Amino acid sequence: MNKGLTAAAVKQYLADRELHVAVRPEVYPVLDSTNTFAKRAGDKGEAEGLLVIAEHQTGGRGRRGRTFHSPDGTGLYMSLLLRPDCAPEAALDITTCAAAATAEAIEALSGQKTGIKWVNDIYMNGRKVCGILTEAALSAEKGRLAYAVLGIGVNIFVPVEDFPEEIRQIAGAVFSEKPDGDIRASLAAEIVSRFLGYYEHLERKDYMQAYRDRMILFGKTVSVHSAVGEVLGEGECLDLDDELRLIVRMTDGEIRALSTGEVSIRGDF
Ligand code: BT5
Repeated sequence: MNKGLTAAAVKQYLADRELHVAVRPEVYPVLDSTNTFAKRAGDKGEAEGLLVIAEHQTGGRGRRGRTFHSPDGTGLYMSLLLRPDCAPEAALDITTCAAAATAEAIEALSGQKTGIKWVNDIYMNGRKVCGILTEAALSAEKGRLAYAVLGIGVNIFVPVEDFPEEIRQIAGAVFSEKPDGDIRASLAAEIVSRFLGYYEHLERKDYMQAYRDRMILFGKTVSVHSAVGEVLGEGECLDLDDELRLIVRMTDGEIRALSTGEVSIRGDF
């Protein structure tokens, strides 16, 4: 098998998988953001299946203008261009589906357990090891998605110079030390093939059980924030409904169903 992170290595790892989408990996030493690159390709009409991978991102993006720190060689940073025939709301299902698939892929390669923090973060040993950002473009005529870019960043090991001060208490890595051999290509292939397995029948929500089984919030006390960061109160996480709303019992006893996009949660996970 090919060593290192190359398009040929990713293709080789994907060769024996039965996938309904032709995956076309491209690997770059450095990009500002693989999501931005894939969006540009989407705007130009590129077909579903383009998989953009960078060894390093200079402007890795999180949600709502946040940054995803993407140091050289220590993580997997990739974006998959999708053209699902679905309503804009289904973009959330892509994120959830990707979280379940990525958690399973990380577990398969590391032999360690992962947890999912609603809605798009993967945790190991209390630290965030992966973030997911789905960005969708609308087709104005049809009111459907023109394309979606699924971006996934995984910290494989901690950089020698450590994570920057501001995320040192949050960020962690899949492996405590640099693993022997480069697992980035096989991890990319494992994530993509598991994701596409679920995505082929997205509406069946086959990934829900895997997602729910890994939810780390049930029974935890969380602080609920509006999309603009205003504190709305505290509550206990009770459940997740089929629309992916988090069911929380607020301290005043009120049961609320929280939608992602409208609220975020903080706490000690
Ligand atoms: C995310 O946003 O976690 C989504 C990250 C998506 C990154 C991928 S990499 C490939 C593709 N190309 C891109 O440009 N993006 C995608 P959010 O939930 O908003 O979390 C961002 C927050 O996570 C930051 O404000 C930090 O607190 C923390 N953070 C930043 N870098 C991190 C890292 N490397 N590991 C863990 N936490 C990090």
